[in-house]
Amino acid sequence: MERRAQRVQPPKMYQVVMLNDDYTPMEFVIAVLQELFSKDRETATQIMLKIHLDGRGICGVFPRDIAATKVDQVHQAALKAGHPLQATLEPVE
Ligand code: TYC
Repeated sequence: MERRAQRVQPPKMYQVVMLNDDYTPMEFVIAVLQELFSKDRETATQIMLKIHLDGRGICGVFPRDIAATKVDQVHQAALKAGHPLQATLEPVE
């Protein structure tokens, strides 16, 4: 086998992107960012405001299975609370 083929590649990384909407309370988004993405309150507030203004924002970067789990957890939490908050994952270029 070629030397090249044997090298272990780092896992491809995925960013969890949260989307803005008109209904989810700002406090709920801040709580999700703190609890699911381990952000401190100030960082969570900054990310939430960025999403609110730009329409989307990055919550974190993870290997694919972890990113997919985070997206799922956001949706579960939003569903449970009755908010339309959406998140998605995208490969990091
Ligand atoms: N736009 C929402 C509001 O004004 C707040 C919000 C921020 C919603 C970020 C979703 O991902 C989001 N209540």
